[in-house]
Amino acid sequence: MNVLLIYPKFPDTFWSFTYALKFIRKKAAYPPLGLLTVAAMLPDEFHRRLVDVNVDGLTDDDLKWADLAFIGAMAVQRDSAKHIIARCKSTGLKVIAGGPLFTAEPDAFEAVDHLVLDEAELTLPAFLADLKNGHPKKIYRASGLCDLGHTPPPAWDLVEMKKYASMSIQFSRGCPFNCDFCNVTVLFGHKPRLKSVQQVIAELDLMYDAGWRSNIFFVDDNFIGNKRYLKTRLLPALIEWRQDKKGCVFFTEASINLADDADLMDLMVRAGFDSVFIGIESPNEESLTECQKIQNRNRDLINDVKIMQRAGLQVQGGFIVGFDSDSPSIFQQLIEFIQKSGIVTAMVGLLQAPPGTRLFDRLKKDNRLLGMTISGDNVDGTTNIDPKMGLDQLMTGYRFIMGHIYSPRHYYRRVKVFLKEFGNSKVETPIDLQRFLAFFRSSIRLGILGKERFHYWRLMTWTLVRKPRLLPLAITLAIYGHHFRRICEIHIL
Ligand code: B12
Ligand code: SF4
Repeated sequence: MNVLLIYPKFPDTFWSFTYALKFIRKKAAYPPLGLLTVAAMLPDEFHRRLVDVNVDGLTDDDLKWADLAFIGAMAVQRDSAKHIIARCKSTGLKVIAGGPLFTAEPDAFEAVDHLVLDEAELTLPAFLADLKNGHPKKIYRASGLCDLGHTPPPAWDLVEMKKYASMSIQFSRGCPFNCDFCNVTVLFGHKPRLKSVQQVIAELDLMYDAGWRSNIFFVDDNFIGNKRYLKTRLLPALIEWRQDKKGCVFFTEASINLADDADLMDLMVRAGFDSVFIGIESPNEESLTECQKIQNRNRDLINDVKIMQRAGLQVQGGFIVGFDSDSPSIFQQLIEFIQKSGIVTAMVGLLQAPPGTRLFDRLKKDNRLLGMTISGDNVDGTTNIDPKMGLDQLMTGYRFIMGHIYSPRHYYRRVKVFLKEFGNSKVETPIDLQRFLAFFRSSIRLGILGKERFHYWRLMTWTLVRKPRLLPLAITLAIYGHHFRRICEIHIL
């Protein structure tokens, strides 16, 4: 049986890093971890090939080779997924689909032959058994959540690592918090489920042995969901793992209470983490109460960010505008917060209500939903909510924020605020040829041709004089800024 695993195209979005990847000659930011995990669960007698449409074209020969097509995607890949499904069907190929997009919107994919939904650990075995017996069903669903202790390492042998900017690993699923706009807890539960230390180390070894030395993203919903296990088991093991290793800088997602735990931050930095994405959402206390982001309330959030930065963790922040409690002053308030905090990568989105969340149910009851689904890209200036302040005012304010924080003057100023604060990270990515060349490419594209040229050279000079070790980081952030600005120009401004 020949199985073709297909990962649909990501449009150009805030997180696609399309305009930054060009500088390091990479095709995509991250590999399709879900599909690779599914590939590892297939029986040995299946011949497997992966086509990630973000890095390779899907050819007619690929489709001819296959007996079955396995497609996995998230909502933002909806259009490409539909196109690929139609192409597979036109050649008579049977399509099996799973992952977040299909699990959230099964009714939208009539053309798919078999929807193997929820966690594949639970639903794939039943599908494979029925396939073997010749009677596979249309849809497979799970009623519970799986034990990650049995999840196999992703099939890394199917991926050409050098085409990606970063590799991924998952240690846990689930989050102990309960923010009302978020479907993580609906999908993955409140109690974080963990892989064992041995599983994580085995996965890291696979990547390292395949020659990977660059960044590795721990794609956990909230990496610090189980602090005790982290402190006593995983982080000490990661510290030991990297003793004889080069590179492999880690980054992840966590909640703001990380700032309360100096030991945890210290262990994370020693284990090789240098950045963390935090859902800050809003400087407005009432909005935090409204969405039940209790862990962010009654805190000095800017100070929390600074604490993490000083500890050696770059903080990337997620922000939302459009809560009922937001008045028009929120736009200026958010700009000031972002600029002062030195959060360079600030993902600001309009409040959206993903199906399955408490927010969705509440707004549906109040008849305030403009659509039953979301675009899947929360930085494209769209929403499925009728906001209290009115859509026009919200959009004007949103454009004002994005235009401001990503204008060269304010963006570069923020990078400097951050670099001043940033403690030295313990691990550095070896400078390979592409990263070395990225400096020359950026100095031409941004330093000579770009409208940011003055700010670019001012930042580089300042970094060289004051924090020379951080020069590669300053260049990376300048390149990110170029990407974010392009995305804003295309989608928002
Ligand atoms: C890593 C990640 C990203 C990466 C994507 C990297 C990549 N190329 O895939 C980045 C940072 C780019 C990203 C961005 C966004 N993300 Co995201 N992301 C995640 C995260 C944290 C982990 C995904 C992952 O790798 N999981 C590990 C693998 C092993 O699990 P998995 O992919 O779910 O696969 C399992 C099953 O789904 C299933 N499966 C998967 N594929 C297939 C295929 C077949 C055939 C079968 C049978 C089964 C199957 O089996 C697998 C094993 O259990 C998830 C949350 C989560 N815990 O999954 C959110 C998640 C996927 N993201 C989500 C969202 C909304 C976003 C954003 C809009 C921003 C945001 N708010 O987070 C943006 C949009 C993207 C964009 N470009 O604009 C949602 C998706 C909702 C949806 N309906 O699609 C999720 C589920 C989080 C959530 N809030 O609920 N994200
Ligand atoms: S802390 Fe993050 S992952 Fe957890 S419920 Fe809130 S938004 Fe979702």
